[in-house]
Amino acid sequence: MIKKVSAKKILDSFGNWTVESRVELKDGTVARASVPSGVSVSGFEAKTVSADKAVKNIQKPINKALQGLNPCNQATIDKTLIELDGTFDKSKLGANSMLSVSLALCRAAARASDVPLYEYINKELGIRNLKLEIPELMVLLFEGGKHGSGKLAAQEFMAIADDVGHGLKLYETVRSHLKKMGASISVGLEGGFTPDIEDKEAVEILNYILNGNPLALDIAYDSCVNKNLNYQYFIGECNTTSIEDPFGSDDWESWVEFTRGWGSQVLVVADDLVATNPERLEKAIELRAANAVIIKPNQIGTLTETLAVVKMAKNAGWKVIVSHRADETNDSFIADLAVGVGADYVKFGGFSRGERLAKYNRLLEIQRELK
Ligand code: 2PG
Ligand code: MG
Repeated sequence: MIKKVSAKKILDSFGNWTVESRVELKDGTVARASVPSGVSVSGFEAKTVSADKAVKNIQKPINKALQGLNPCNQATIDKTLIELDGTFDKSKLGANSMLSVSLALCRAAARASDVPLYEYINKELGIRNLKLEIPELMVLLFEGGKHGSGKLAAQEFMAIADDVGHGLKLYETVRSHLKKMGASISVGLEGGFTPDIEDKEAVEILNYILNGNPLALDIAYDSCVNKNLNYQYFIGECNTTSIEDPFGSDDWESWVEFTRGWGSQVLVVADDLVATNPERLEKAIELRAANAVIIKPNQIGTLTETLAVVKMAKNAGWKVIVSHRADETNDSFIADLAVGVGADYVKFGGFSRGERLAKYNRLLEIQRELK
């Protein structure tokens, strides 16, 4: 039984305040969870409130509504939160307040039931015979747009890796190449390098030094200053096999046309377009506007809704990519989430910065356990 839900303000990786929830069960189990926030935020994400307001919301109305409930009933907990909020976009309680509590309670329930978090999440998802394994990685190498500081207009230049060991090798190869070039090895918000080069050159360099290792790009079109990047060239000539947010999140027509033309060859990944929102995903599936989706729990605000979006994507045959945010905390929940839902890929940034490594290290821990 839930005894008490409380919260405090903590700092995220950008030095912004965010919220961390703490839940205590009657049996003495304690668990915490904190929430990240985005820098390139989709217009379709659930709304957040200030960290101060989130703390107040959690300590007062949320604590009152959840006390006495069974922590093992995630659906009821999340439904209670959603009803208490009562808005379509979570603007009253804030998706940040709600998610930190939703995740902390899931963690507490797993702990109280003495099962690993990823396994507990797997049961919550409810897809039978889903094999628990480590997803492939989209490792961040260069970052630009709102996340970087140089000339790169697209937000993320990643490479696909089989596992952490492989990803590290790719990351290291890029770092030594930059050093040799006399270029900066400073990193951006998510631990990717930020050399002062143009987008085309960036993709060409990666293709060349990584010997044609498949690349993944996140254009983050809505915040991208160059609206004329040549995707055909990146795909056809530079081994780009995944392209995220190549068009604006209102431009359904371009998405549909692009997926029709390229969808059999590459992952067309919807992040800002869908914003982990079930209605947006339903529309995207119906229109065949993409074939893969980014899952970010804080875009929607509860675990139950996040899992519903994953299920919907899987049923449609879409690939699932569990992702961090630009402003992260050291919470590694999304590593368990990725394994628990059988994600195809994770996006956890570069191999730098503690808040990114927290997720990779948790993945390694799970990998050891699964062996
Ligand atoms: C994205 C994310 C994470 P942000 O666009 O995929 O890389 O960035 O958190 O700024 O939305
Ligand atoms: Mg994105």
